[in-house]
Amino acid sequence: MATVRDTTYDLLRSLGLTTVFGNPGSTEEPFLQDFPADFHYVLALQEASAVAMADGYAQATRRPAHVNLHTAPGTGNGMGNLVTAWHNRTPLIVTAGQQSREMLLLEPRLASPRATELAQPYVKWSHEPVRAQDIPAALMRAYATAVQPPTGPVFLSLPMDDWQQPSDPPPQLRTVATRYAPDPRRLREFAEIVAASRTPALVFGAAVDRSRAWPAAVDLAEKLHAPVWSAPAPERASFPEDHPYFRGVLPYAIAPLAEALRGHDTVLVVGAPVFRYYPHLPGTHLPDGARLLHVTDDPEEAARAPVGESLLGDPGLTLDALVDLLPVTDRPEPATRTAPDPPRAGLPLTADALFATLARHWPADGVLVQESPSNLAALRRRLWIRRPASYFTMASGGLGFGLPAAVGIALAERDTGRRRPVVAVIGDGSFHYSVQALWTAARLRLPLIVVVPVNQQYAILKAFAALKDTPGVPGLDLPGVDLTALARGYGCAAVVADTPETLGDTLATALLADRPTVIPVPIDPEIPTLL
Ligand SMILES: Cc1ncc(C[n+]2csc(CCOP(=O)(O)OP(=O)(O)O)c2C)c(N)n1
Repeated sequence: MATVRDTTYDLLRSLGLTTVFGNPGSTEEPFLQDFPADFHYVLALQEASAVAMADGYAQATRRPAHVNLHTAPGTGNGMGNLVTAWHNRTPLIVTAGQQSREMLLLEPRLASPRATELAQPYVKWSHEPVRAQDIPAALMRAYATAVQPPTGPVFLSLPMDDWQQPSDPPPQLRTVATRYAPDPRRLREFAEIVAASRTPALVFGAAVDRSRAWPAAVDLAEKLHAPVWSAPAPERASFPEDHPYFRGVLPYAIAPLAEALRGHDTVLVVGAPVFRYYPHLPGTHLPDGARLLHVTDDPEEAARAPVGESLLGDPGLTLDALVDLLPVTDRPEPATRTAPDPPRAGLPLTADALFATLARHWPADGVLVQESPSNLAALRRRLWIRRPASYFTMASGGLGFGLPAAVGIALAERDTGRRRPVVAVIGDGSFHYSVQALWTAARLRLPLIVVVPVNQQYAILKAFAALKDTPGVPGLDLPGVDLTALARGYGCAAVVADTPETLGDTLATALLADRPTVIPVPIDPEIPTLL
């Protein structure tokens, strides 16, 4: 007779969830026993890494991913990156073991008495099935919940004595739509406002990339003759940054953002919150006389926008429809974006010089994963993203995502057969939050490149303290870390590159390697301004 475990694996197989990211414990062993040969268990040495690897894998494969965590302590370790998955809007199926139902009342070691509350509020649905036999159907529901807009993580707590129970008949393998079209009447109103605008501006966010809408975004900009900004602090890139209409990334503070949009009478924001701010620099959200139109597939994002009119709809479907509705324009074309001056020469390298070198050696199909807080502006100034689905960072502000996410993305590149090279730029502080992801990269022999700008400090926190005038903060320096030894200890190649020439040579070698390479680059420890 089929067990709950049999039925669950059949369902996972049917849903294409045959890669399981995880870190096992006793509460997961009954699920993992006799692990099927057609499944792949990706071992992460800490749950933070397991969650972010699954997140990167899901984003890069454009499919949900399954991560199996240990009961309460393991789920706790994974929480930081679950917060990030929530903000990233990544469809993750998170399962965690639970102690045996028969003992739960007396709360034995490893019981998670309030398991479903633990993952809240950073999941769309959190559930512990009432009966063992409900596990497969709960999984089907979890899947359907995760993939519908707004996509996001879900959580199931699964008692360890459920797996050998006799199964009910398998649940129906269901499908759900993963995008919805905008209300046609409101869409026409939006089109009329944009058509009547003399100086429209477009702001595109990560959801444009998630809905594969780069071509529609370009069509709309070219039809309108409108300049394009990236929404502030985007977790993905949504427009070819070498396009003459591209203006850059909007600043992530209220007053400077409004200032950047000065002169525009209409601002159309697609696929982003309005707006993702960071330091509080008060002001008006928009320049005088501007009105804002907002397209999002997330009702909460629409509800919390402080200004503007919102329209619910998939960004790609909405952009396509707008292109069709809008007339040819007689507006002049926007001025062309100018390339930055060459970076300052000399050693140690400036962050700008480091990234200019990286840009010179950048493979055309390269994928950039970024977690380099204070050097983000320099990186984005020097290295322009030109292709879809090739820039990833965290939407949350939580460190410890980038390195394991890059491992998940590199694995996805291999599993999908695309084999695009993946380069992660990870600050020497950020490096440590999920450092054990390096071991998984080395075990899987992933050709991942990790460039670490080494400034031996939490530079962005110094910049924040300067902006907010809070001197004397302790704990902002981190000297004395041997990154090369760490990387080698986890099985990666490691080469310090301190000149543009060594960096170029090291990148060229690493791009041909069949294993991960960590490249620490000592940089000038100057503190860039926050904005
Ligand atoms: C999980 C988590 N812990 C702490 C922080 C606070 N924090 C933000 S940036 C930062 C320093 C990052 O240092 P590094 O990666 O070296 O980049 P740098 O600012 O020097 O460019 C810290 C500790 C955070 N964002 N997330």
